Amino acid sequence: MNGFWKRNGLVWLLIIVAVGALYYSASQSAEKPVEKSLTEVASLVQGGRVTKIVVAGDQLQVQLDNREGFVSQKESGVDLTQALTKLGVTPAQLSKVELKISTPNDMGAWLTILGAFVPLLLIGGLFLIILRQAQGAGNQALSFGKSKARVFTGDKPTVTFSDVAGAEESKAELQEVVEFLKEPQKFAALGARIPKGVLLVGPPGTGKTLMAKAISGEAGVPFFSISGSEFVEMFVGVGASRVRDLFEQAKRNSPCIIFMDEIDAVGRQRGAGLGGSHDEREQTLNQILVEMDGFDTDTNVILIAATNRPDILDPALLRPGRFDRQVVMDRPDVKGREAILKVHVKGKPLEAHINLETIAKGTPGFVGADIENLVNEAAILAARRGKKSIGMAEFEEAVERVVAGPERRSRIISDREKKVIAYHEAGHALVRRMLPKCDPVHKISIISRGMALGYTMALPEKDRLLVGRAKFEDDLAAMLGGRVAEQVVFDDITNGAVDDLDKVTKLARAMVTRYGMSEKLGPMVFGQKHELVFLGRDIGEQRNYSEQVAREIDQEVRRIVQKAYDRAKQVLDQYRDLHHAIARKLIQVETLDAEDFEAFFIGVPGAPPRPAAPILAPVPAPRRETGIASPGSERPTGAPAPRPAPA
Ligand code: NHX
Ligand code: ZN
Repeated sequence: MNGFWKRNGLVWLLIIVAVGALYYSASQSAEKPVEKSLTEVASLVQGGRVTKIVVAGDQLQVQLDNREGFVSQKESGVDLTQALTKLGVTPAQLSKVELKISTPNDMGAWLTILGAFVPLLLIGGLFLIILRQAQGAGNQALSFGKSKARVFTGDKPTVTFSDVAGAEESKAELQEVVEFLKEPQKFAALGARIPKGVLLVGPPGTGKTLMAKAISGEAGVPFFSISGSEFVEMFVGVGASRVRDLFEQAKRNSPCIIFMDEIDAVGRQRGAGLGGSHDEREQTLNQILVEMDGFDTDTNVILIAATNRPDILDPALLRPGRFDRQVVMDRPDVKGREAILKVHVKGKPLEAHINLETIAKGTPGFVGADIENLVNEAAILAARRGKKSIGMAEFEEAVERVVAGPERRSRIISDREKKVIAYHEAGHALVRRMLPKCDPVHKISIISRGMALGYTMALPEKDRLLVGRAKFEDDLAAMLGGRVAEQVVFDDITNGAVDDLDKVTKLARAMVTRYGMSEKLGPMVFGQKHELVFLGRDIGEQRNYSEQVAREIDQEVRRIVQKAYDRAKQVLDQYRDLHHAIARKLIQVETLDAEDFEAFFIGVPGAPPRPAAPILAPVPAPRRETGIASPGSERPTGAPAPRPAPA
């Protein structure tokens, strides 16, 4: 039986039974027996036709000699024999009739009652089940939060700080919390105010949950956890009562840690936006605040909350005595990535020449979760290739899989399409190579992977925190290199550039409206990020500028994109022969690594010098439309790792 039937089988069974029962009771009432008067009964008895009368209270069930039957009634308080005698029935005639007295609580009567109620019960049950299903599995809203208090288990995690790599500063900051949990008396004796709440801030996958667990593991105290989304319930009051339950149990197990994941789900600014679960959310948030304020100095429970949106939290949560400490869990740098790699390769057989530093260099923008995924993919690949240990080749392929998805060699691509793809990618690569601020080309491929038919990967020489306008302009030109190539080579353009154009437009707009990189509009930010709370995500920007400025922004964005287009075209015109040579080679061999690609440029005048080609690995350019790997830049949990910039 598959999941569907396991989940829905019972419901369907109940529906069928309920319908059956309804039908049954309906058909019963349709066959209601005929009723006759007592006078008729008397005359039938006189005629010797009646064989049996069952008396149930004042109800009579009369059976005739031809096996037919009917019902009748007598006056209450009068004996049937007397009543019939009155109607002229002689004792001799009566003696032929079998008289049976049935007690009112006879099984039959009960069955009748039951028959009436069973369908009702079934329908009621059905309703409840449907309701429960509608709310999603594993959620106990039906208990209305009280009757079945949820049991929060305070596990004792076995992870420690040594399992959290690449976040040394954060660990140092949190060491204090560990010490407090270990020896609360020591702090209390000095009258030190103990932190009540710590907010872990950082993009998804950076190990916030792991860090919280490690704190409790280090301190050897129980760990209670709940996720913000679990608070958002169908019925008002459930979230709040869940908070109460949680804190009650935590206090009983103190010293301990309460971990609230995705606190932004419940801790958004109150009064912002409109929407359904709004009151519920507010109540839950209020309850959290009330519980936190209720902590005594000897409560010894520390709250750790995680969010990737500290900016949208209700200020009340961040006030002193609440989550007054923020610890940033940022994307790891090269050193951090190497440390994280070390943690994840532990216990996995590696080939001798594996260089984790090189892998770390080739994975800018990766967070802990991506690296875990990467190592796992590499191990799977090694196993599929029948190897005893994981080699550099597996890591290289794994990076590409994590970044761009698995290869799709079986995709049917016509020769013409293959040619278009090759020229498109060669266009990206050539422009990228000729513009000095672009990151070096790491790999070009016309083997379909994930969503893309072809891709050009760049590998930054080092992690970048700040990006200047000149680099943005070069990057824009490189991103347009594919489209321009299609135009100049085939005198036609395709819809394949959709992703490139999307990125170009977003980056150019950000330059104008967010980074203040347009002289015409000046160093200002235009538009305010706006979000509707009930959707839980940004749905647009609120315009805080005039129609006139809107027009100017559009003009500036257009100008920047046009300029980048012209620069790309200039490169492709100037190096037409190189473009053809690279594309032809691509059609032949399908992928070019940095070294193969660089070979085209030996002795080419005008080509900027390149440092020694990196030994390994590809690269996501986690560069989102901003181009800056900002701490706040976020990827929804579970979303794939940053895509390659097919530019
Ligand atoms: C289609 N795909 O949708 C076909 C199947 C122009 C040679 N009709 O620009 O593959 O056209 O430099 C992430 C990355 C959609 C998300 C790439 C979503 C590409 C990619 C559309 C190459 N390389 N386009 C590129 C491409 C396409 C697409 C993406 C994405 C092509 C181009 C996809
Ligand atoms: Zn492209």
